[in-house]
Amino acid sequence: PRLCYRADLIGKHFDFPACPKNLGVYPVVDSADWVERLLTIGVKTIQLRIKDKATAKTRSEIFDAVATSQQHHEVSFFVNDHWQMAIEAGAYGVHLGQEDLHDANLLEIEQSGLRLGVSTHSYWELARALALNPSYIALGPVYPTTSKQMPWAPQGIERLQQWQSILADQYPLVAIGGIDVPRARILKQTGVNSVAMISAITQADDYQSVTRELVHLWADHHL
Ligand code: TZP
Ligand code: MG
Repeated sequence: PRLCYRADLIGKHFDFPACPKNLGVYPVVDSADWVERLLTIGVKTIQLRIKDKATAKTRSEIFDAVATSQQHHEVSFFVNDHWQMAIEAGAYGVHLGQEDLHDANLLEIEQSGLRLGVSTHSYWELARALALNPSYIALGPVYPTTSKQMPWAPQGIERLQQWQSILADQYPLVAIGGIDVPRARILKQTGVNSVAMISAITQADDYQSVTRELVHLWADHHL
């Protein structure tokens, strides 16, 4: 990633809307079909992560997924990267990585009323994310992952706990990277607010039972 500061943002006070503290089980998927499948079986937080450019196909996936999310109660639907389309479609929020922070119009996102989630992988990135006063903070990869190529070693649970003590009650914390059912059970003990996952659900032989198990596991988690 390009590590430059944005002079135009120094000293600016952002105030993104809050989102539920306990975002819970947070699947990250790559199609509107997946959004529909998972919301139908009771998932309340979900992210559409399409790594293509802003094509017409991407656009229709985002609009379809927003429409689906609006058919379900109390769903927090986040769009990865494509913040302009997220605003146009009326998504609940947008999730941005550190590189995206260089190019995204954060003022426009803030004014649109969308929530903002930000990925972090180091103290430097955490400090930078906190300066934006976002709706939640994600830390990854907590465990080794094959779903995304990343230069960082797995962060581990100790790092996750450090993030938690820094964020305290001010920002929800989402753990991501290599999380499956047994690991979600372990992470639940750490008090993290939310667990995000790609492959544990989308590569599962039986995604329905895995998702139900995760949602059930997290159901009594009110931290
Ligand atoms: N960001 C940090 S780890 C990761 C992303 C997008 C990939 C998570 O995928 P999986 O399959 O749950 O490890
Ligand atoms: Mg991104």
